[in-house]
Amino acid sequence: MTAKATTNTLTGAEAMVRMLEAHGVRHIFGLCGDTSLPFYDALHQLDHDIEHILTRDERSAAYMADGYARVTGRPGICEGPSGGGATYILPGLVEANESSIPILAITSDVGTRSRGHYPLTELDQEGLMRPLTKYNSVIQHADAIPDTVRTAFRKMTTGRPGSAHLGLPIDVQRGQADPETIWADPRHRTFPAYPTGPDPEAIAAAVDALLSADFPVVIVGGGVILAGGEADFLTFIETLDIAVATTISGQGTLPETHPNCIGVVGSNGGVPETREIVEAADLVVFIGCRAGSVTTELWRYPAKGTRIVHIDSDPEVIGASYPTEVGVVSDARLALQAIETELAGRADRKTFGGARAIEGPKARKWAAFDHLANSDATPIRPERVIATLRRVLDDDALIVGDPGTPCPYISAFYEVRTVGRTLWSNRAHGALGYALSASVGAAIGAPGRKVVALMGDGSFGFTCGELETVKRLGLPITFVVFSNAVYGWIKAGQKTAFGERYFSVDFDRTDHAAVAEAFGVKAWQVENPDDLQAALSAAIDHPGPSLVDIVSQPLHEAKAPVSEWIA
Ligand SMILES: Cc1ncc(C[n+]2csc(CCOP(=O)(O)OP(=O)(O)O)c2C)c(N)n1
Ligand SMILES: [Mg+2]
Repeated sequence: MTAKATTNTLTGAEAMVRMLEAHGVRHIFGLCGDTSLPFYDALHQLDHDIEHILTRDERSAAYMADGYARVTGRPGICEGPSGGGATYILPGLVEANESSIPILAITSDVGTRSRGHYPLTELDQEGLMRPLTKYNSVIQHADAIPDTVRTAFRKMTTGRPGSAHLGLPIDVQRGQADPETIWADPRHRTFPAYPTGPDPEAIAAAVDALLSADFPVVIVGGGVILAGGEADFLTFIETLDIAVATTISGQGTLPETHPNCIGVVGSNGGVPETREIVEAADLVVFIGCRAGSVTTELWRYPAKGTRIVHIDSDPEVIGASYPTEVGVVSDARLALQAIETELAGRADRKTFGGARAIEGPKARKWAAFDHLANSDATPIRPERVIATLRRVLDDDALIVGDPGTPCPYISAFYEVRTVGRTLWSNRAHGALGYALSASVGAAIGAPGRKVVALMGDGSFGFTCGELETVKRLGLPITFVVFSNAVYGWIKAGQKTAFGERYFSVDFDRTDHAAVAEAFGVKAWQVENPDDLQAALSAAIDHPGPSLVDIVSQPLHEAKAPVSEWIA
């Protein structure tokens, strides 16, 4: 960065840089283009602490911003140029928006006066992004930049967090903005900002319902971790000795080693033993959870008719799928604190024997897994890979999994032993090719932590170009590829629901280790289960990026923890 002398005027591009700086932005993930040149020049010339991470695809830039936001608790920022850059950045914006993760995409745009004259890359960016983001604006004048950026950060970080998109036409970048208008509310540097608490009457009603139940079960989604409410959650659970199941995004709310935690439920990562607990409940408390198709196995568990208490910061999700006895609209942490206070004053407070009730099912779940995890069969069983990874990784490693083999297996069987978000998957759309990029964002957001990305070979094909970025940055990420030469998840759907009529799902095996080596990434290929632990350990201990290509059992032949292949 070369320092530019301070003047009493700012270009629009400079105002954008100053506004990001005012919001505490330290990293931007993105890729250059002609209409972005004034913005790049401002990033280059001004004196600031923002580092630009050059990516090889805007899709990756948005997923990196998502992974970064999840580990830092701060909005993730990505950028790309007009036209193709804007359309390629879109998948990450949707994924983050529906996962309540604040990311901001800035895409440059053609000049406002060239619109309608067929300039290259012209696109109705505002129309395109409107249904996909929480806030979206193509800025028309340089002097509107500060207000618009403040609005984007307010929208992203308050209420249910979400994504924002700002279009920045090239002439707006070149226009004039007033330096006096550059300021930010520091509370929007993190999320959730300005969390709002519950209606006391709703809390009293929720506690009444809970204390009238015989065997209540809590299903917790990502909302408690998002709200930083893990400690209050633990108090709530232990006060009542209540059984807890989590969604995939809820993993880490409570360690899975806690006696009250049965683990993940639902069609992806749930197993019959975890479902048993939900079936036994006469009342289910959903907390920070949408009660969507995967968690509820297509709204079958809990069964319709089960009494429901639902706590969420988004009023839209309450009652969306289940008749709900009590709804509480609140930040999860504040709701749990209010419940704690309410319970403290209740003479009818009781305990529900949750820990004892889950002991048997939990032991049976792990016994079935251990059997497969010790298998010497080839191709290597996914269970063996997960068990080996669990053995060689520290508890605070960050793990990102793609759809296909990784997501159900890590959800069901990678035992999370700590509190907080150490393991996640892209559960809104489940687009292939998320994990590699999200792991880059995580590695940059949490330097010094070990990061591991697990992907199918289908996902690898979507995203391997980004290995150059990883190598250039020297990030100590370990990539694990489940190599089965098939879009296995879809083949499993053909097997179970279409009479094994396999159609257009098989592809040739790629030598992923050779591809990685070509990018300068240290790689291992493993076919023999006896070599697995040594290869994974060596890869994890390697100081730079590493990849382990594992020839693994095709998903449609595996005993996968999946009850519904068609969501
Ligand atoms: C972008 C995108 N396209 C298509 C799908 C549909 N889909 C879900 S899982 C899957 C197969 C995954 O294959 P692979 O990554 O090889 O993992 P495997 O199931 O073989 O372990 C596909 C095509 C998707 N999730 N995302
Ligand atoms: Mg595959």
